[in-house]
Amino acid sequence: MRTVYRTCPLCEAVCGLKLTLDDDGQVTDVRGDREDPFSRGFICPKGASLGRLDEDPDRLRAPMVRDGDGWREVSWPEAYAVVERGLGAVPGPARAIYLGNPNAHTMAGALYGPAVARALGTRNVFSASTADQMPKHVSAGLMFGHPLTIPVPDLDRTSYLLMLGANPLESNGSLCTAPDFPGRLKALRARGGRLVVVDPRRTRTADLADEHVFVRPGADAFLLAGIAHTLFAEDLVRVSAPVNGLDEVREATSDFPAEAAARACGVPAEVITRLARELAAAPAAAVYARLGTCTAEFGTLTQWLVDVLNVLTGNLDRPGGVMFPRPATEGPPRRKPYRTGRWHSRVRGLPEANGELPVAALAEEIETPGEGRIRALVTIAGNPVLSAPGGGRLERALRRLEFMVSVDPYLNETTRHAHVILPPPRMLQAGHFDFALLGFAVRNYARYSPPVLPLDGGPAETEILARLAMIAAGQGADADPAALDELILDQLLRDTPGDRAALTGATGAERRLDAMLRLGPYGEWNGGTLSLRTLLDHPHGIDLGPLEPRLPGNLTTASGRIELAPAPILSDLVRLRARLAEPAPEFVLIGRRHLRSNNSWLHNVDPLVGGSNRCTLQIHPADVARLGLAGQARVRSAKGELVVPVEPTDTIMPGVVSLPHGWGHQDSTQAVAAKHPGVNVNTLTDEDVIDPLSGNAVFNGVPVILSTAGAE
Ligand SMILES: Nc1nc2c(c(=O)[nH]1)N[C@H]1C(S)=C(S)[C@@H](COP(=O)(O)OP(=O)(O)OC[C@H]3O[C@@H](n4cnc5c(=O)[nH]c(N)nc54)[C@H](O)[C@@H]3O)O[C@H]1N2
Ligand SMILES: Nc1nc2c(c(=O)[nH]1)N[C@H]1C(S)=C(S)[C@@H](COP(=O)(O)OP(=O)(O)OC[C@H]3O[C@@H](n4cnc5c(=O)[nH]c(N)nc54)[C@H](O)[C@@H]3O)O[C@H]1N2
Ligand code: SF4
Ligand SMILES: [Mo]
Repeated sequence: MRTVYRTCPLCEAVCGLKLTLDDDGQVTDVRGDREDPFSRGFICPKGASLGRLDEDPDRLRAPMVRDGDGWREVSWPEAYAVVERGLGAVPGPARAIYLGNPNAHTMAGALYGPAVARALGTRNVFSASTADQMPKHVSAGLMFGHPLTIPVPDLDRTSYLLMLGANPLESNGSLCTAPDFPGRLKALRARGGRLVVVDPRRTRTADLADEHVFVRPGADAFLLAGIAHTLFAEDLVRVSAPVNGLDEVREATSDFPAEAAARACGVPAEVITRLARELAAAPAAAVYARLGTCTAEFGTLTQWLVDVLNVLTGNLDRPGGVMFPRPATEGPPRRKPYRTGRWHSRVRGLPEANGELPVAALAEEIETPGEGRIRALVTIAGNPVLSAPGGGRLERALRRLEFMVSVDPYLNETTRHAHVILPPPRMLQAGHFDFALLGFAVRNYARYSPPVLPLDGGPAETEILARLAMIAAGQGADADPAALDELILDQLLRDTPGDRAALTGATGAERRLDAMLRLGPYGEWNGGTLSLRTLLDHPHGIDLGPLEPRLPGNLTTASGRIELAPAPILSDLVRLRARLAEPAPEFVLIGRRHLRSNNSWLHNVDPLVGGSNRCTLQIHPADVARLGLAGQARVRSAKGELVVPVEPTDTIMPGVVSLPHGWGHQDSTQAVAAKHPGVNVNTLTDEDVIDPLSGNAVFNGVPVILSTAGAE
């Protein structure tokens, strides 16, 4: 028996875990790590099942090559040779890559994912970001100069939190890394603060709040514009940050007085004006909006309005407001003007954002003949058949690829279309550092978990991706993956006094982490103390203090000021104004998350499936009665049709129905998941409708028509 400490890799909360392992390396117990200064012992049911997940007998243990209708286990050299032949037959511009969500959690994804994308020599780069948070990146890029300059609510010090489209009691938070998010919300209330939740469903988070406000799906931008209008009209604007464009914002929001906003979003005008006054009066307030507001038609406008409100109320960059974290691996600021649309997708002409094209365009780029058609695809840690809008169409498109390789531990709805699957080793065989998520943490904090178990023959995922990059770059499957690390280290250390020989680390990934830590804001080569060594000496993590004001130093706009009224945003407001006059559809579909699920891939772990975690259609009882629904409902959208069990509940607004995503495991070879298949909600979502500024998918506010489908 031995005890090890490790960061949970499953969600953005980065909880510290205490694992007990037996002599065979099996996990016998999982607890929260009480000595972690950030998570302080918090754990959720997913983290508690980490051992079960890691030891899932259905995880792939060896590379698989498709052989007619079946699969054949092959050696690693053989698998790489197949990849080399497959990719080699397709020129760069006809290749594509899809990077899924876990790349934000793994060291391999952070350190080698971008290298694979570059090596493929294509602009067909897709990721889960355009099914998620791209609107926030675009808004941050336009306002603050860099898509990662994203302020987070200062949860532990705020006295007023206006939260829209987030449900951290199930999700544990997103773009706001806060282990025990529920406890932090309770603490906010206990110290006399106020929590207001805006959501078309009365969620568990709404139940915990002081106030829950129902909003029509997709209509948050009206609500926020109405609040901004009130702030101007009642002379409550108190800007303390350096901004350009204040007058333009006043002018731009002048068409959204509370009454007009109320008609469009369903929130009463008096609530809109009251929220504005409360935000202005609070000693420190934060507006925070997440997934429900990003995956919507006015996604980028909404994210922009969120930070406009934070600026107008003087809450940007002040304790208790929204603040910019300073992560331990932060590099020097890059002063390059931010813009989107540097290139466009071939078929629909959709603009690039952050170097990516919208995943909503992936299917058509495979289907549509012509030069540059996607003929080969690499997927890493993604399941876009279940997660991308129009997933059913995408599944059919994948069958037309000449070559597909997936890096994934599971044979699933997406990877079954691959020609080769390259499985990473067990999670406990990988080191863990949250390069991405610590940049959104509500306290500055760092923690590194070295591998708990040694590799047993197969490569680390870092090596798999490094080899893929080298194959894609034409260097062949036998090239030395370490050369890639050395190349990247050369670039990293080019302008710095650091002594390369001083770097420690058992692997290239660790050496690169060491270099980034040493060069970072708390680093040994920067007047501080941090290095890989320091983190290894502190297995529970290191608290680097509360968030501190960073303006204007962290702004990278050309003006050096916050651009409150970027031109692309002002032009897109035309669309919002036009919508003021349009009638709403009778029924719209939204999503939801369950605590014991995680997108599409925790459904093969027995303790996590079943119970309340089910793929049902939530609908208001009055709508059930009016439509005469019983048992099952038929749900039709512009793109597809599903039959689903009805779950009447008065926690959802009339006229709104909700289905979770990540289900649809019919014919799965995963034994447990196959018993709880559910349906793929993304059969209903529409890949032709996107947020135009970011290209983001629209999952919330999808018009649907309901009818009865009889007993379950
Ligand atoms: N309708 C609707 N659709 C949605 C959403 C919604 O709310 N509604 N949410 C969207 C959001 S926010 C997201 S982030 C996307 C997610 O979209 P995806 O990332 O495409 O989907 P996931 O289900 O997260 O798939 C993760 C995959 O990674 C694999 N995996 C797990 N761990 C590892 C690892 O360590 N290495 C590798 N190589 N693979 C690993 C899993 O087996 C799984 O196949 O879905 C989006 N889709
Ligand atoms: N247990 C669990 N945790 C997860 C995940 C998971 O699948 N399961 N996925 C992870 C991922 S990839 C992400 S991105 C995060 C997301 O984490 P969150 O941002 O917290 O997202 P959700 O939990 O989906 O909550 C979104 C809420 O938005 C509401 N909503 C829908 N439409 C609208 C709208 O138009 N306006 C408003 N105001 N609200 C709306 C929904 O009812 C829902 O309550 O969670 C992460 N954590
Ligand atoms: S909240 Fe997230 S990080 Fe924490 S234990 Fe649960 S899944 Fe893991
Ligand atoms: Mo996500």
